[in-house]
Amino acid sequence: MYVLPELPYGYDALAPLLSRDTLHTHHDKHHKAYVEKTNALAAKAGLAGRPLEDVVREAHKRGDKSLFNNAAQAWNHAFFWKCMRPAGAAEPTGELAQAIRGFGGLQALKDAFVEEGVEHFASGWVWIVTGSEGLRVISTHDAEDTLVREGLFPLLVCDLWEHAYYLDYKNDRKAFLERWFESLANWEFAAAQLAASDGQGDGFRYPPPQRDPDRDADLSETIRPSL
Ligand code: MN3
Repeated sequence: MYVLPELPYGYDALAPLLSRDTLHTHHDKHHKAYVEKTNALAAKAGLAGRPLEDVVREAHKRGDKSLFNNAAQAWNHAFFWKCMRPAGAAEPTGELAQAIRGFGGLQALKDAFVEEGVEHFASGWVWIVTGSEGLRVISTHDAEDTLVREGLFPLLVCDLWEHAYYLDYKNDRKAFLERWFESLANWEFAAAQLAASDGQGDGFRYPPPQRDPDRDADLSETIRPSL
């Protein structure tokens, strides 16, 4: 079974940019529900026990929309939590800073990121990715993610669903995205992802599935040979 990963920081750590209320609701209700539904649907689809990345890709291949939506949302949120850090001064350095210069600089990247997120209609995600053309900003609809986009490796993502910002920013998605980019974006995490895209390190993976005591007990009953 897939676990709900804990936040990598306290519920108050991102306030006032993202409030305790937002993090509690977003993590403990929304993310948790996606993980629970994934557990039920992956078992039905015969995919329980596989890494979540495989489940997302396989559900997409099979056209299993509810499994894809829930598994991808479980993955996207775990990735998203890593993409933020307690607010404070931090700037991209090293190879990441170089890649950003290739994009046109940090301000150009911010402008592209905010514009892509603001222009994105309804729910989805805005990503900074790397690929054969260097850094790019893209958005995806609903649960869709880079696991099912050939040749793109995610560095950072921000949640564009209203539940991500409505309590703190109401309908002002632009202000949310600007504050997010300026003060919450975790450039160290993005740098580690960029290195992983180049074969240095593993990059982000969802925590491996755990044994489910209930289901595993049932399983050992059914497969125990009768003497
Ligand atoms: Mn969300």
